[in-house]
Amino acid sequence: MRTAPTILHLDMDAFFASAEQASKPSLRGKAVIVGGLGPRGVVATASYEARVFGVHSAMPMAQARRLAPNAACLVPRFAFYRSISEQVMGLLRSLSPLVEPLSLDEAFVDLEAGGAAGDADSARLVGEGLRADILAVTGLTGSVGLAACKMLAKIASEQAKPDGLVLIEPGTERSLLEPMPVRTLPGVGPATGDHLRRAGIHTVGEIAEAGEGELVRLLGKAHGQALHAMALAHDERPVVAEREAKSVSVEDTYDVDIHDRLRVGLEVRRLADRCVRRLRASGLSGRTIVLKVRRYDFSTLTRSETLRGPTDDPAVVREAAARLLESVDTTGGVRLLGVGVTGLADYTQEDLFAQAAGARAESLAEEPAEEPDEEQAAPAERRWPSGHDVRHAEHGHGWVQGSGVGRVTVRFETPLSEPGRVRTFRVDDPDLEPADPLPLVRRRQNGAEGAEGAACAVGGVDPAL
Ligand code: DCP
Ligand code: MG
Repeated sequence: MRTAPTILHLDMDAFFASAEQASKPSLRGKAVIVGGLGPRGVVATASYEARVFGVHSAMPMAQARRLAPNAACLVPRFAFYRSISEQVMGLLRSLSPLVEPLSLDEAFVDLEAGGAAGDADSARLVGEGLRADILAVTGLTGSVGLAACKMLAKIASEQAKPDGLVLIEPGTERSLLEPMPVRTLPGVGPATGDHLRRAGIHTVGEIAEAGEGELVRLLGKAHGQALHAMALAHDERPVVAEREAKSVSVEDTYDVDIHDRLRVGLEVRRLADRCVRRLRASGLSGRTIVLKVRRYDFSTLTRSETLRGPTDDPAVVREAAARLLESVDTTGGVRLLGVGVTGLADYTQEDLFAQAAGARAESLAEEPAEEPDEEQAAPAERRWPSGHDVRHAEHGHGWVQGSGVGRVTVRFETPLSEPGRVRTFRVDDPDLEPADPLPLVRRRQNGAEGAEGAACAVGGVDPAL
């Protein structure tokens, strides 16, 4: 392992929600939830002000609304988040040729490879400079972790949140990791975590103490050895530039075999949605849908279906996975289910489709209403999704605050204006039309974005809320 903390991990703070707050002055310092607003929608993310109430990613939207009844609930705008992500990734690439994006808002950077930093002091300076540049260019805050390996850089950025920087001095890694819960280590999900807990292993220090032999006995050779090495802070994984993801997949192992066919169907549906969220978070779409089923006797089957073109539409992936399930015999019980998408394409290809299909393609976490009647009852919500930009011939630029029963409520404000006024229109008002998002920071006269615009940025958590 290298001796200087020159691996940088960046993770933007409450990314989708911060982008919405930067775009909508009236929401700064307020609880904001971004996600699917349909009856079965889930939370993509929440502003730190909303997290105080216990709202978090992947929570059902209905539950989030109960916890934070005054929060603004907005439908995600992926094209907008992606354009901010491109600015951020551009700044990272100016530091080093070795940039490994993990999702729209997260990446590793090898500062040594870029010659940007060689020791702790220079790494810290680069990290702080990067945070300032990100704020100036995008108007948003990101947190930075610096360490001698990837695992610790990621742990450091988590500790730095929100709006901070943490550098782990080489030599202090083991003592830092020791008291942390096993779930801190990459590759330890709920199933592995439970397994370790049943063996009396709760902390990273206890993994190290248990020894490699015991870990291999508990988790198998590959997983056991890898985890034991991580617990000793041995992580030699290099930062890989432009890594081509070959597939995106999610799976769940069940403590008790599932026998009920209906329940198997529901689990597959849930996994399909999770898979699509991950796909979208990586800015990708894919052509081949894969279903994995491990049966009670450990026999494992995979079935796949290739579509005509790449998709990231939850309904399409869900339906393909359900069709694949029809051909699998699950009598006897199921131990593990997985849904994956391969044949990946750049997400941007989908933009044309997203624009054509309007709100439908944008509603990531939103599952369509079960009842066709309900679908028909909500045309206003689909035509004017909450949070999306609009333009009114007389009142100018604004965003949809809500819609229903033939009316749409718009708040007229822009990223650089004061908080604006609200007006209500008929949904078919000819003066009202959908609009593109406006830039979040003011551009300098020479065309470059500058620190001046940062004054319009979203700050950190408002202690008053
Ligand atoms: N995301 C999502 N569904 C999830 C998790 C995340 O759609 N289950 C999206 C919304 C997030 C973005 O990906 O804004 C980045 O995910 P992060 O896990 O980095 O979460 P945030 O950036 O929102 O918050 P944090 O400050 O904790 O990083
Ligand atoms: Mg983030």
